Amino acid sequence: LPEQDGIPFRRAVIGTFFQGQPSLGNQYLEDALLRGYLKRHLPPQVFAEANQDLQRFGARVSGEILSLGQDCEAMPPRLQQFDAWGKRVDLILTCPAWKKLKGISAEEGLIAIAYERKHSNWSRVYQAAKLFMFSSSSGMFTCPLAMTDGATKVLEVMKSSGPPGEAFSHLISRDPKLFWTSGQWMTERKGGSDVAHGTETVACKQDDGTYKLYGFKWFTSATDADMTMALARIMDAQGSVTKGTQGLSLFFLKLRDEQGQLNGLEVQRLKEKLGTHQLPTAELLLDGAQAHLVSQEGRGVATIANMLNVTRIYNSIGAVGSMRRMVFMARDYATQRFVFGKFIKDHPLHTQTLARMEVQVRGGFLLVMELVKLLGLEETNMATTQDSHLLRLLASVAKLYTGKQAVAIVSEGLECFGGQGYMEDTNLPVLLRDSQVLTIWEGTTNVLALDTLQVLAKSQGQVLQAFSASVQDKVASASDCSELASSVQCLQEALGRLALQLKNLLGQGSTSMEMAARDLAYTLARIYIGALLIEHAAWAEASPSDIYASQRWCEQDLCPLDTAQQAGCYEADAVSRDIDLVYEGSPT
Ligand code: UCC
Ligand code: FAD
Repeated sequence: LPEQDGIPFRRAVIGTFFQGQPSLGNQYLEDALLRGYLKRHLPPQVFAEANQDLQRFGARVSGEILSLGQDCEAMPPRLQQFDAWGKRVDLILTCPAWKKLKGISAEEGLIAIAYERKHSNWSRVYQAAKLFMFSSSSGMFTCPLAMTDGATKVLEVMKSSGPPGEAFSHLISRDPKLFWTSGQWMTERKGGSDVAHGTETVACKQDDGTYKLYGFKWFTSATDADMTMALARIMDAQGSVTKGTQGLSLFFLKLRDEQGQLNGLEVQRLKEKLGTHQLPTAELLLDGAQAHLVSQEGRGVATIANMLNVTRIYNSIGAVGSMRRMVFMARDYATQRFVFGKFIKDHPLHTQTLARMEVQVRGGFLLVMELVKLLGLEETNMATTQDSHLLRLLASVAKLYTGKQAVAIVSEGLECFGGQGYMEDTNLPVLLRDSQVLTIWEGTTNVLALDTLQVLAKSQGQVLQAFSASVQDKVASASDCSELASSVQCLQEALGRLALQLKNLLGQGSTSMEMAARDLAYTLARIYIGALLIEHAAWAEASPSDIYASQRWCEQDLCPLDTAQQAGCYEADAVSRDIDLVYEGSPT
């Protein structure tokens, strides 16, 4: 027997060492920044209530909810197109865990908190704290929640009545039996970014005032939803439609009737995706789906923008949530993995890697929470003009920046587990797969960068002024703190370089502006995050790590716009040089 001769590898005996696995603790209690942030901002009474609820929820997300989320990954949705007798049914079959997560979302008030507004403008911050912890455990259930929240926002802003108005109470219900989720149908085969030219779906008015929709939606997420918002072009009596953005209107429709029959829809197929396997994403034929107009005619994009801004904020919450989760797992593992004579946490280079990741998470977190804070102010009519400008600007900036951060940090995080990080049954790779989509849906990085540019250009300097004033306000709070002086100086310099380069760019014309859009958006993100980190570090109860995090953040290139401009990246001939470089050797 192996024990007798001292050889530990024989027959069923596979050695005596088994690596300890990373464990997930209470996602609230373990998160010093989340708790510190809430304590700093929430009025004491709100904090007391939220603190108690979040402690309980922090345990629920790392236990029951995580396990349900993992079941959703293991049991992805299926499409049953026909019943046994050949009748077309197009049933999207989801696992029990997915349904349970819907119920939990209602019970926990994940949408309701924001619209009940029990905590006035702080309701959004409280809701975001829950979503932030929920996201990475939830098997992507934050995706339907994002669209549900966005649809609720549209209905509230439009003060909708009739069937769309009636949906409102379902969307904000805390009763699992009454709670509805929503979809968001924009993308068609010709265009997901360019919906103005890509949308071919038409809406034909019926005698009763409703519309019938005919078209093909190329990507629809969480298609097991109860209702959706969809873009379409109203067709006049002559069969003509208006082209471009001006021709798009927004519609509400239910997916099934009381008997469970699809509402003039066919599910063409479920998508074969890199990740988000838990989530049913379908291609849909709209074949006379009955719908209700919710926007003014031709104001579809402007109306669904209310939804987009909310779903983009959820995307940012999800991005920072996945980074947070990965760093927590990696920091725990570093206390368990023993190599080269010590735990990997005691290898300075490994801990430096983790620390750099942590700085990114902290920065992303503060940016998202600021955004949510601004949303709360806007929804309770407490926002100043500066707040409104910042909300519009930062929704796109945060989405594009945190999406990219998430892919990088979650990928780095996998490496922190060595080979185990690549193993499916550790449940780690799913985090990377599910992060990759965050840069694509709800507007790709470049599309959002161009949106950022447009926001700045349209406002004739007002948005930039709001941005600079807000940065200055935030860093002013650190004027007494000598440890933050050099960070403040870096930030001031970056702000100056940003202003100068924007002025230069204006003289260079629209192509240069367009080419600078991504670097500009990154510059805005880095400067604003720097200001937020400094402001947090200047708080009386800040920890030395809060100060250190802001110092580390401000050491990086805070103005990539300036760096690239100095390198001539936006000069007139850069376009042709880029083309030559990319297509060298290509037959096209
Ligand atoms: O991907 C999707 C769902 C996936 C699931 C989501 C889950 C997320 C949570 C995850 C958690 C883990 S749904 C599809 C998303 N699709 C997009 O994001 C489309 C990307 N493309 C764009 O963003 C484009 O820039 C468009 C479509 C907005 C551009 O439209 P147009 O046709 O060129 O139109 P304009 O001229 O840019 O905008 C038309 C009007 C203008 O107002 P007016 O007419 O008053 O001047 C704009 O100012 O809409 C206004 N507008 C906005 N207003 C446009 N965007 C916004 C905005 N963001 N906020 C306010
Ligand atoms: P394209 O617009 O073709 O983009 C291709 C590339 O071109 C991108 O890199 C983009 O950045 C770049 N590009 C485009 N325009 C410009 C420009 N002007 N300047 C510079 N670069 C540019 N859509 C919905 O409506 N509802 C959903 O529920 C939904 N769910 C989805 C779920 C998943 C899993 C995925 C992957 C997508 C989903 N989408 C959904 C679609 C998604 O929103 C679109 O795929 C996305 O907006 C990009 O559009 P596109 O695919 O047409 O890409």
